[in-house]
Amino acid sequence: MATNRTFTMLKPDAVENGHMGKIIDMIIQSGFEIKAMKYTRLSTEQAKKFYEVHAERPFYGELVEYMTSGPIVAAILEKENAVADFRALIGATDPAEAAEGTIRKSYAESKGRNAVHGSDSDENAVIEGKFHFSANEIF
Ligand code: IDP
Ligand code: MG
Repeated sequence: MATNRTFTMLKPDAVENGHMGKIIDMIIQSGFEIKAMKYTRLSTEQAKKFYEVHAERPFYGELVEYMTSGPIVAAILEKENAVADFRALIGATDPAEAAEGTIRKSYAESKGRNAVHGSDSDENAVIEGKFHFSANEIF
């Protein structure tokens, strides 16, 4: 996978609150091309694995429970400088600290239920993309 790609999930609160279409439109309007996309629900095992780096954090249990509470949209996105540009588009982890016009400012409920995931490095974008998609699902 090229390094001009990132990985995202529209989290259960975004789907539940009916923000799926608006968020996907914001992503496309911001210049990201969809290279893979699926509507799915994480198993507890998958969510634990995906957020393994946070296993020692106090919110890990809450995070796994939340991420498995309903369907999500997983996607691989392409754009020049994809990882950094997508982090800028989604805004700070806590919507109270997110800039105006960002996805989290517009749609997130709280620091935990924050609407959207974005990879934090090119390396993790590749790992996370492969976690959710097989080669024949990536275009
Ligand atoms: P990020 O999603 O902005 O990269 P991380 O620090 O990597 O933020 O945390 C991963 C996810 O864990 C967050 O998106 C959020 O859903 C959840 N999370 C982070 N901090 C807290 C917290 O203090 N309480 C509850 N959930 C949290
Ligand atoms: Mg992170």
